[in-house]
Amino acid sequence: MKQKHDIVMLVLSSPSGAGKTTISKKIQQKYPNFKISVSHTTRKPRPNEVDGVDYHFVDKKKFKDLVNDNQFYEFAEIFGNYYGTSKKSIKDLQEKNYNILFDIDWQGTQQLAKFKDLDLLKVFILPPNKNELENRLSLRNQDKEEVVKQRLKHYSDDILHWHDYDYVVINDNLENCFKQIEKIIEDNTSFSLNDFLK
Ligand SMILES: Nc1nc2c(ncn2[C@@H]2O[C@H](COP(=O)(O)OP(=O)(O)OP(=O)(O)O)[C@@H](O)[C@H]2O)c(=O)[nH]1
Ligand SMILES: [Mg+2]
Repeated sequence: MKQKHDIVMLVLSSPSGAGKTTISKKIQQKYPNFKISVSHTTRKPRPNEVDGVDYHFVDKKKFKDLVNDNQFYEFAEIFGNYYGTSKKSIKDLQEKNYNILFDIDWQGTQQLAKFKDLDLLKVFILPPNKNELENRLSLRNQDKEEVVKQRLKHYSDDILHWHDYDYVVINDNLENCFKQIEKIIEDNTSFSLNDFLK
């Protein structure tokens, strides 16, 4: 058994549409000692997204400059856009002793894991099956049909990476999935989540 974390860096990854963004937001809402790492992306903001909250939205030139300046722990190209975790945003959260939530893909997780000073707890979330995923992606109704198709195509490749993670959780029901993740945090940290309830 690994030593328990005093401060946890919880990585949530999943095939597109399995629910990791919803879950990480829910953790942050319920437990004020958890903060989501806000990534940089070249993707265009969706109507409901706020710059600096959901992502730092930047253009390709700015992103490249940050890469060349070695400002990222990790970055990846996903569905034609770049996404990355900046060292500065993590440092700011670490200085305030926050537990950090990462909503990043498997490529980013592999890169983060190479930094031995980052003490990660890695959880892979799976949808109950591919049909259900398709439903969720279409229902979300924020992406064009071809984008949904492209995301589904990646599903089989994405799920191959489950073994890079400490835990795999199936999101058949949001409440159950959330409870399982709370349990994973409880089991692997020296603190109790209840002490931090909002
Ligand atoms: N490597 C890496 N991946 C990231 C980062 N930020 C976000 N991602 C991943 O990029 C993918 C696409 O994210 P979005 O464009 O926000 O789309 P989404 O609808 O949230 O996608 P899903 O959460 O996968 O359903 C998701 O798998 C995110 O987890 C990052 O900084 N680094
Ligand atoms: Mg998401």
